[in-house]
Amino acid sequence: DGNELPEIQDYIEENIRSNETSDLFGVAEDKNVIFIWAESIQSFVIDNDVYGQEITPFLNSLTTDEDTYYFENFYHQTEQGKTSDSEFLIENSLYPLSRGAAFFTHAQNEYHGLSEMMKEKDYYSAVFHANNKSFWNREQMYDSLKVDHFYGQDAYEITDENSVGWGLKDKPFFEQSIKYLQSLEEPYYSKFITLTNHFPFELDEEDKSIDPYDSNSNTLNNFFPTVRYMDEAIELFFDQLKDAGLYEDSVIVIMGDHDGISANHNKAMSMYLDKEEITPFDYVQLQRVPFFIHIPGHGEGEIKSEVSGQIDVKPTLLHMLGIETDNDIYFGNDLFHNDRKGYIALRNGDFISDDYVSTSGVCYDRKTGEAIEVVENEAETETESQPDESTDACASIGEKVEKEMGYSDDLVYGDLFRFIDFDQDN
Ligand code: GP9
Ligand code: MN
Repeated sequence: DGNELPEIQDYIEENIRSNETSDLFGVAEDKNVIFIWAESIQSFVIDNDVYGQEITPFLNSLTTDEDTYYFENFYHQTEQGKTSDSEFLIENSLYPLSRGAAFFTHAQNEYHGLSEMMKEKDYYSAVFHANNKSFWNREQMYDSLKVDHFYGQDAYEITDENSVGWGLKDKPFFEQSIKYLQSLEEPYYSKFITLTNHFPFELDEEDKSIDPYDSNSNTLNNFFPTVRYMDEAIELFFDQLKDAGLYEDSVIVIMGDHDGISANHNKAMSMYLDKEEITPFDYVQLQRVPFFIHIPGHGEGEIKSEVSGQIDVKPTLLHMLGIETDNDIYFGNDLFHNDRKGYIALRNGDFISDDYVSTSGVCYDRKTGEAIEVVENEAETETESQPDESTDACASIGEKVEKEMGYSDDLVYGDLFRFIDFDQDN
């Protein structure tokens, strides 16, 4: 019956919502949004190389581009639902579920997602993804998320020549999408979900611009050439958008959906990163994925180092479009606000704050990677046993994380959005 709602709403007012107006409020008003879901890319490839071969020349150039904000400490927060969890996070600013995928288990819920909220400014929404429409139950979930049109596999011309691995290669995917994009009512919110840089990272010889890595993990080895292919595909897409006259009036967002290299490949990864081993601290840091906001003509882009994550995207984008979020429910912050929560929670309860990285209940200093000792004070009997200040600070973030995810789960499991009338003023 929605009994938990007042408590959840209070929590959001007190801990999450900011009264500040973002500096970028309305910066993208009436512009089209072109959001590129970059499959399985992780931030460690940015400005990095394999045997001297640059992995992502185009994305690297964007990091210092004057029209681009690049978030170098942006984390994916997905779980078993992988790409679908990243979509769930972006659309709703809710946490994915700890098991299974909300796209399957809670596709019948009511939501109040990005596509729906953008309707306030007459945005049309479309998703482009050259895969079967039922994969991740997208077709059903997109109805609940009020997506206007889904261009799936059947919208594309797919042949043996233009596909590899999971299906249509990214270059022809973008190329074939342009005509549909040109036909959309403006302004629109469009999502392009790529496919080529997907495990097990297959690629035709003719598409390999760089050599693979050489280690005991073929997964990691082959990851680099497919990441490079995706980088080239995105660059071509920018050119195609320019040629089609679709570039100037758009905001282009690029985001890694989740990790591509799992902990099974830690040994090869440590070799690649030139580390003795991948520690639990390192592993959390490897969950960073690239996030770019590109605003043609903006001129004020910069590299942003704040801790940020997928939970933050919804309020950020809405504010950029000039849409208020005063009575919305969300668990992230506008990335252009200064008073932010200051931490990002991963679905397994790990978190990253300005000062700490916590994993499996152990807190590390984010700057040094050193574990923070729990001071026991057994010897010094004259002073009272006092918990270390930083242990305390870290633990109190952990409590918030747990509470917040509990509320998010309440909303999803209880389908609580059906009890809220978002149209009424407050
Ligand atoms: C499938 C594609 C990949 O349609 O989005 O899904 P993933 O396996 O990465 O979740
Ligand atoms: Mn994916």
